[in-house]
Amino acid sequence: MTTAIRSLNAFGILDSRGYPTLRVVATLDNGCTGTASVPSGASTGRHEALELRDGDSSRYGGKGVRKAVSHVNQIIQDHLHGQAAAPQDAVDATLVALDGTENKARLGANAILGTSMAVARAAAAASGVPLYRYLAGASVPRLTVPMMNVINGGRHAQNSLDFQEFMIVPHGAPSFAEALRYGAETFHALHELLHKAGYSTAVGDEGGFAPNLGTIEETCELIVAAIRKAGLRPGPEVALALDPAASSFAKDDKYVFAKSGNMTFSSAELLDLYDRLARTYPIVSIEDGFGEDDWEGFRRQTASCGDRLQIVGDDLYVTNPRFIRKGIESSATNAVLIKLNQIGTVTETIQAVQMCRDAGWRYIISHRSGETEDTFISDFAVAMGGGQIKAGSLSRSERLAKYNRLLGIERDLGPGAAYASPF
Ligand code: 2PG
Ligand code: MG
Repeated sequence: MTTAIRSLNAFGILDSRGYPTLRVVATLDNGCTGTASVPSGASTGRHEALELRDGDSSRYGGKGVRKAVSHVNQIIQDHLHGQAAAPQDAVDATLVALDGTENKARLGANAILGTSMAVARAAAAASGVPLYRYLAGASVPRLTVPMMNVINGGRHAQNSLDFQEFMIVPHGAPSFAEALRYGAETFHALHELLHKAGYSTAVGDEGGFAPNLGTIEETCELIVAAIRKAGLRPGPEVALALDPAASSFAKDDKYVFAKSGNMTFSSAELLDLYDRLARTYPIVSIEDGFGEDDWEGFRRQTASCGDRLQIVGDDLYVTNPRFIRKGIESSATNAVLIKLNQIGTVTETIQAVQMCRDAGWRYIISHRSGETEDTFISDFAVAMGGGQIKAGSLSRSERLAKYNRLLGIERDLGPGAAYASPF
């Protein structure tokens, strides 16, 4: 029995926001199967690979995925039928060629990625190893420090916060399991502090609280207080990370905090704000501090703070080797956020990671704000060896599924499992 692909079966499921997405089941001739579900972003970069939606307003407000589903079940299945499930790069090359567009607009990046991930899972099953081992190949798997988004704002919550993500980073823990405990205990302490102060403890899209807090400073103060209340040390044990997702409040060449009260900043003023925040609070990482077209803003920040801060590009690079190369050549940042569905195949995502490694840059494997119970990114993050994952808060099971999978991987790796701070 060979590992030739016998069938691909896609169907529509719902993501964590209740919108349709794809689940793909790949079955090989030898009977092994692999199943994968595709995530979906809300604050998407303009140059991301195309997520194909039906546009039929009578179903799910136009967000149906019947076309993408039928592309897997017909066109893609026809072409991949009989092809070996490994190596992955050959499978993905077939998918890319079959689509034939720059941004996967013909078949849809959701159809292509669902297939790519499902085939990888089936191939891992056929070789009898866990997904992270299969994806790691010859390289050494490494556990990841989590970035946990405990306060949600921006496009992920209907509150007063313009910044999208306030994260805690339990990088000083001795193991992943302990890091998860640090994170959960801080999250619970934060719940108590918010409740006592009369703020809402309802959560946003990524499971972090979404209160109507007054300022960015107040938000950071509360998180630091929560870390202390949990009996942990802000900084060496649990640090902070921000994802302002500044494209979402960029207006022409200015930045407008419309949710908190219409304050306007120039790119240089915004840089000053980040600098002040990073000097006041134990912040180790700032992602998308500037809009996706403000390369100069990123460059200035990296030049002035890159030696002490991780400066991460997300919307700026959309996991696309073309933009990452430009970033490396111009020293725009010193790290990249990596999302499989921004580029659309497992192989191209690995290429993006490889580019970061070659440049000596850090990289963080990330979820999307619209997620499913799929835990592919946990295995992927461990396999890629970058030591960082961003997978949301300590509530909502589509987020916890990723962390729980990492617990399983840590057990599987045994005493050899390395948990080390990248900071
Ligand atoms: C981000 C992501 C994930 P979205 O900006 O980093 O947190 O959000 O999936 O909405 O793009
Ligand atoms: Mg981001």
